[in-house]
Amino acid sequence: MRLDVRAGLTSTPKTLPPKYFYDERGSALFEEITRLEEYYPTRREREILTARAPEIAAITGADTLLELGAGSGEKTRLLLDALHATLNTYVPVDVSGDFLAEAAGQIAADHPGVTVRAVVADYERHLHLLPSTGRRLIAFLGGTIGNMPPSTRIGFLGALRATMNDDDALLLGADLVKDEDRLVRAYDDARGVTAEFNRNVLHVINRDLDADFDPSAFEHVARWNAAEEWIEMRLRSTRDRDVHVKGLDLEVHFAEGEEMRTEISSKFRPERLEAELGAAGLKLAELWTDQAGDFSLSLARP
Ligand code: AVJ
Repeated sequence: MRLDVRAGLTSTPKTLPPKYFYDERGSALFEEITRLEEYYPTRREREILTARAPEIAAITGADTLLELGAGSGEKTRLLLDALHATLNTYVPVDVSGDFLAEAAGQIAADHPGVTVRAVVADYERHLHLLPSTGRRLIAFLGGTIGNMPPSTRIGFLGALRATMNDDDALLLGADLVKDEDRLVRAYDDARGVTAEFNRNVLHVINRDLDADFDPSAFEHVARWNAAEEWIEMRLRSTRDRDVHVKGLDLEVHFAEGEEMRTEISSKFRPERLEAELGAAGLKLAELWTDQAGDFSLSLARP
């Protein structure tokens, strides 16, 4: 976190990585986002999983479910239930320990036959350290792959492929390109929950790195970047001021109106997903979408 925040705040333009949104408050705000009328991805992905979980179980026969970015129980539960005949181990992996222990405990209590091994790790850095035994289904859901810029994403998929055995499979959730209006509304909701989620990264940095950001002096911005086909979230400083990050011994200046990028959320076309998986050495077995064609779930194998 120290390296990431220093690099982001000293670059031009300034950026912050989205993985630090998710402390306990940020995770709760994200949960609230998933229930907003405007935010379709969670409910679309759940629709696909509900329809396809039996096929996923039949195709993979997985004994281990390794989930990158431990979700809130619900989608996980659909997979655990569908895989009941073969599954013996569930490995949720998340960079934030706050939510993880609670979610893992709940799942262990509800699935007595399944051993739960929760791992606090940054899967962008620690992939090679994750448990690699068994016939694994690696689930990377929610569209979180979209948070990585393309070069990082391609490296990540290649690194993930390198950890996979022949019988492993990857289940990848990815949001699809669609009408700009709906995309922007999904990331700039009327009630301002996403705005508060965005500003939460400043609260996290204030607490963990002893900084003095005034979150109320930053406005939420959500924009569609048509060339890159991603949504960008930014925080716009409403004032000219210096911010001190004591824990990094760093002082940074924000000009009035200056925008700092806090997240990209890439939207995909199916051909691109297949091509990127292929470039990483993964063959697309299935690509499912919801009825409306809003979201995709891919199953890929070495
Ligand atoms: C959890 C990364 C999939 O990119 O849609 C929600 C995060 N950001 N609203 C997404 C998010 C703003 C979300 N992911």
